[in-house]
Amino acid sequence: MQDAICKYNKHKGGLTMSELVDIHAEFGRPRSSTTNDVSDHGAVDISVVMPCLNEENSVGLCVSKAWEGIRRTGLRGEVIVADNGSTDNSRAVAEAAGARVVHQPRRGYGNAYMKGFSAARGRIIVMGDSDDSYDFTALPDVVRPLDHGADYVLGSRFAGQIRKGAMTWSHRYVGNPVLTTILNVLFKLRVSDAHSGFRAFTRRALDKMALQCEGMEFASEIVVKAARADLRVAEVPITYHRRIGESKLNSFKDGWRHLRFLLLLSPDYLFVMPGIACLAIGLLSQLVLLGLTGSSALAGKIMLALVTLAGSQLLTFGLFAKTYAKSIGLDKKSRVSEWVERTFTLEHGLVCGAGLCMAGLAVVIHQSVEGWGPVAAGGLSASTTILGLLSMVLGASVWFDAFFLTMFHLKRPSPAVTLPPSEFGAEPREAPASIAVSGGAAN
Ligand SMILES: Nc1nc2c(ncn2[C@@H]2O[C@H](COP(=O)(O)OP(=O)(O)O)[C@@H](O)[C@H]2O)c(=O)[nH]1
Ligand SMILES: [Mg+2]
Repeated sequence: MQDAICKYNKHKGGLTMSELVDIHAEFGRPRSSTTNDVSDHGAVDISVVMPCLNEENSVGLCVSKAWEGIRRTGLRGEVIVADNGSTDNSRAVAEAAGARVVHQPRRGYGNAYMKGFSAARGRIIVMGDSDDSYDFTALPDVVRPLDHGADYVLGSRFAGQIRKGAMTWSHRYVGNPVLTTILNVLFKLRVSDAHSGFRAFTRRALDKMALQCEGMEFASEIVVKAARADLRVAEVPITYHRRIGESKLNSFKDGWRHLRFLLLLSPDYLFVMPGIACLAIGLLSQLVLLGLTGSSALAGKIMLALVTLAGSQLLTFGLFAKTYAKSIGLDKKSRVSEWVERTFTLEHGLVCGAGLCMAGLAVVIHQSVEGWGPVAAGGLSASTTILGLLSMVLGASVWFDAFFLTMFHLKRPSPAVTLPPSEFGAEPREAPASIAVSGGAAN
């Protein structure tokens, strides 16, 4: 086996089909101690899942190495290749090497994995590319922490070794470190390689993570959701080898997908913090400029009022985003969010909005009685008028925001219940979906 792997590695990057067949014959089918007959419906211990898109030159080797890795763990296993519409011989090569091939018609790294995971039967699941960049014979090292209490193991290339030519300069020194740092900052984590493709987790952990990203950002999703699900995480150093065949990664498109995903899951950084900053700058600077006169002071005051308005909009976006994320299980309840939910009910929002509106209106009416001349001069009366107008606009938006926020608390329609056929002999009918308002802001 080792000889065969060494021989194959020497050929990396350029094998003919007949050489491939020879080598797969040399690896042979997996040995009986670890073989998992597909017809055997008993649970297996370990499922190695690989996504595959046109990897005919490497997938057979990866499957064979995975079997060797499984044999070394002494567990009963299976190897699943989730094929993503390969147009080469990947499927045949994978099957010949002893993998169960499942087909995922929808493109995307995440889609391929989700299909593979749904077919996996092991209590331990290992994931890794089918391009020979990860050495599946090192499988015992990757799954070992699971026996010592970890729920999820991340194989770290940066804590281990990156072989010459395995990673481009830009990915090694810019893309991966920058995205990993952003992820660590946004989610208060300390992972060393957020985009490693070699990982292992328990089935319970997989269920808890409820993964759903379709593309390359799936790699980030696992890291974030493992943390959100409070999984016990371990990192093990791994060696990253030069892949066989062409990379399917598009640096900018896939990098952006990662970043977009991280930002979408971070309403605090995306909306709330910039919102608070704009509000603070807008309001405090208004105070500083309070008594200043002249046309430039007036222009400055108007601009700062708009900054304040933008800040309040960002804050409410943050509130919407956090409420929505929580409603679909992407954000955990925190003491602050519970306090906000308890305190800011729809009725509180309406009273507060109406109060702000009326206070602002009173200031503007008072100013109109005094005359607009002093406002044009840009002094104190300009400041109070601008603050009055601001208060009116903020009040109106709080009023409508309160209604919008309450919509997140509407319950989803309950699943359709099929009623018996009506007395007129019509087709079975569906019960009407009910919509109810739950507690929280609706109370
Ligand atoms: N990028 C990408 N990879 C896919 C897809 N379907 C399966 N894969 C497999 O996912 C793995 C990761 O892709 P790869 O090109 O190696 O990306 P890299 O490891 O980040 O350089 C490989 O085994 C691909 O064959 C897909 O739709 N897109
Ligand atoms: Mg790869």
